[in-house]
Amino acid sequence: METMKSRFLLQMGVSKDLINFCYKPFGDKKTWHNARSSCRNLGADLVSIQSMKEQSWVETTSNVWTGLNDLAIPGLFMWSDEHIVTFTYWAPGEPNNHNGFSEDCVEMLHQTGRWNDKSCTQLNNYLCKFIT
Ligand SMILES: [Ca+2]
Ligand SMILES: [Ca+2]
Repeated sequence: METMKSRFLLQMGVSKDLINFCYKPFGDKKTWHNARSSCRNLGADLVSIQSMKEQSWVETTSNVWTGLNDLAIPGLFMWSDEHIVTFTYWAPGEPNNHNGFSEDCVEMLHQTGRWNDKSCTQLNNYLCKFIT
């Protein structure tokens, strides 16, 4: 948690382009829906990522839920904050809808920052994106 907190403070200070957003990781593991509720209760949403530059800001020290999901229409990924999908950063072979049709929520992998679709009921840390 301490590492994550430090990174959050660092991220807030430097970027010019992203001045309107800040990102806060949470270390309490939740399902994707509960993670989204937690962010929304704070006036934020699960993170959305619009560009490689933004991606480079939000790499984390643990796997985290992002807002990306294909819950509404299988295979059509959308951000929970209603940003349109302009950029993707999938891990090799992803999204693979592993085990058939059950992976509808997207996590960011901490080793590479790459994305993986995963079952929404799995527990994960999560990253909220605040508009400041
Ligand atoms: Ca899916
Ligand atoms: Ca997957």
